[in-house]
Amino acid sequence: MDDADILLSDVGSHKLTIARRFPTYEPNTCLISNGLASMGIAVPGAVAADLAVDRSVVAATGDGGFLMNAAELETATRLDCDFIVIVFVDDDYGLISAKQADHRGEAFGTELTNPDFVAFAESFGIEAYRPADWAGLEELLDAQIGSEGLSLIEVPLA
Ligand SMILES: Cc1ncc(C[n+]2csc(CCOP(=O)(O)OP(=O)(O)O)c2C)c(N)n1
Repeated sequence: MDDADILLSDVGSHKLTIARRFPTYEPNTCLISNGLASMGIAVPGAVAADLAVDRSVVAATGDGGFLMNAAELETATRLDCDFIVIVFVDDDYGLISAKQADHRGEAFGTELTNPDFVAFAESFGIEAYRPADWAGLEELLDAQIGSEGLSLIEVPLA
């Protein structure tokens, strides 16, 4: 991403990694839901960011947070937005599992039964990809950042 491009983070394990490791060079280029830390912000946040500025926008989200506001892909499509959605898929509320495992040695009630995210995005007419490995993800991001339209990249973690 260019220094002025905007990364939106949803809430979960991915947020902790982004907050600690994603380098920023200009103010307001990494927008994170902190404080009450509401999940589901990444996609509607990317819609708002794309409407507000003329820069590349990327939304990073876990599968749980994405599903909380997945219908906002309709808004993004209708408003002709240009951004990339990256969905990290572990079929789980990953951060909650990790916390439960820390507290009581096992996790309960955190598993998700996901749709096929690529097929879901394609059903809106959105280009969607499922790279086979991290190198494939990097290649895709290089190709997609700055391009027009919406795209969704499903990243299987399991
Ligand atoms: C609206 C809302 N509900 C519940 C929570 C509590 N919560 C924080 S992280 C998390 C799990 C996130 O799971 P996922 O989006 O799949 O991301 P991952 O941790 O797997 O990266 C939950 C349920 C929250 N922050 N916001």
